[in-house]
Amino acid sequence: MNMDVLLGLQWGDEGKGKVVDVLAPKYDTVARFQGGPNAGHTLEFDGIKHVLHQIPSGIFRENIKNVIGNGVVLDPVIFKKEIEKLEPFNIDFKKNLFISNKAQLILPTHRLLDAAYENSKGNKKIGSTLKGIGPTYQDKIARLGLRVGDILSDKFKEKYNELRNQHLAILDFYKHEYDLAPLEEDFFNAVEFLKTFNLANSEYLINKELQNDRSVLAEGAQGSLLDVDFGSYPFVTSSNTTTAGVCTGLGVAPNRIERVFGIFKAYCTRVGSGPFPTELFDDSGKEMAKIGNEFGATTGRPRRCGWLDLPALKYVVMINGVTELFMMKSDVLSTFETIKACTHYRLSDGTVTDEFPYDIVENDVEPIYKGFKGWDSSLDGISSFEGLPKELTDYIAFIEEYLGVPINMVSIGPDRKQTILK
Ligand code: 2SA
Ligand code: MG
Repeated sequence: MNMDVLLGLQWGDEGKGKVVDVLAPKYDTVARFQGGPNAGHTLEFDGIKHVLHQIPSGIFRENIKNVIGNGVVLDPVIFKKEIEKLEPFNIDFKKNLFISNKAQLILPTHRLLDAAYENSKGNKKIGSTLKGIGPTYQDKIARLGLRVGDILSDKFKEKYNELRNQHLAILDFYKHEYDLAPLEEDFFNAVEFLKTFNLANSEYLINKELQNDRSVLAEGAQGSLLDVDFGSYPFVTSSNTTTAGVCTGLGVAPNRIERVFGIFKAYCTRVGSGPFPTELFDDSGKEMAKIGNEFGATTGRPRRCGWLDLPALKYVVMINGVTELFMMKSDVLSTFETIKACTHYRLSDGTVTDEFPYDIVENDVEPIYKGFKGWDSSLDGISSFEGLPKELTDYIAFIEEYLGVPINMVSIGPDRKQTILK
């Protein structure tokens, strides 16, 4: 069997958690392939809201294996807290959760370094979630990092001290103040806790699943415009959030990938700094933020809001090989008389283009919009595609035509049930 991939196509927070939750029953395994506790995947069902950070979103389903792949950076302290929060759900972690022994470990000093680097950047801050993501991936590429499997070695403490001491030298250079002792205490407690879970060669696990005709869904975190290679660099995260990251982050061959589900909001948001051509600074933006409850699921930071950016979407549809699209949070636009979508950019030299520019950070990109009549009515209670207002289906048809990919799912509210399949 082949595997499918689910990705956010914007700057994160597209509603991936909800979609995985809706799709999960169709799969035997759900796997995270990149990112770490910077992610916040929100799931809502039975009137309760859950936010997952490192644990895959299939965890609430009894017969689904969940894999934290080698491409992930794992913070044992946050992992322990996450597991403890899941206690009331009686989840059988022994049966359903597997952690790659090749996943990189986030150390307390990685988090301190993240803060030190951000502080040193003055007004050029990335807007990092300060979870230590960048420094941990940095050490991975520099071949210095510690991996989950290392915690089982009797040399772990020695290896830890060696890397920690290097980090402390850098922190001194940045004159960063810290109190490491309580952080280390939490860390080593959490490492002991982590030892009691299934630490696995997850690349074998996943490939065996596929060979045995069992289905696997790769769950992306953050969004394609935060991809370290193709996003709005340097205002990006430190991993490949695009389809290619699935192969290296799970150990799966490219020809195993079949469907690629691209998730996007009917508008656009961004948390953290960096370019955002369609950002709104007026009342419309405030209304989106308010109705859409646009606050970071991990840090609680307010999200910047703006209209849909089609050139950016088309770019990542191409990079990811998206085969079908899911449009989220359509209900948030229900009160708007007019809705806009950016179809082209005017660059600072006057050129008009529908391609995502290399220098999106330096270039003062001006969006060129197409306006749409809003549906201006509630979507509550609608249960079929045919039942959607014509103005909304016109908007959907335009996006499909522009991107050349069908929109097969439309979300009209946070609950599992508020999901319309075409
Ligand atoms: P980092 O921490 O090094 O990955 O930050 C680098 C940039 O990536 C952005 N980033 C995110 N953007 C949206 N959502 C993310 N996850 C959380 C959520 C965010 C939160 O799901 O709500 O709660 O604030 C996420 N993670 C990283 C980040 O803003 C930087 O621009
Ligand atoms: Mg999120």
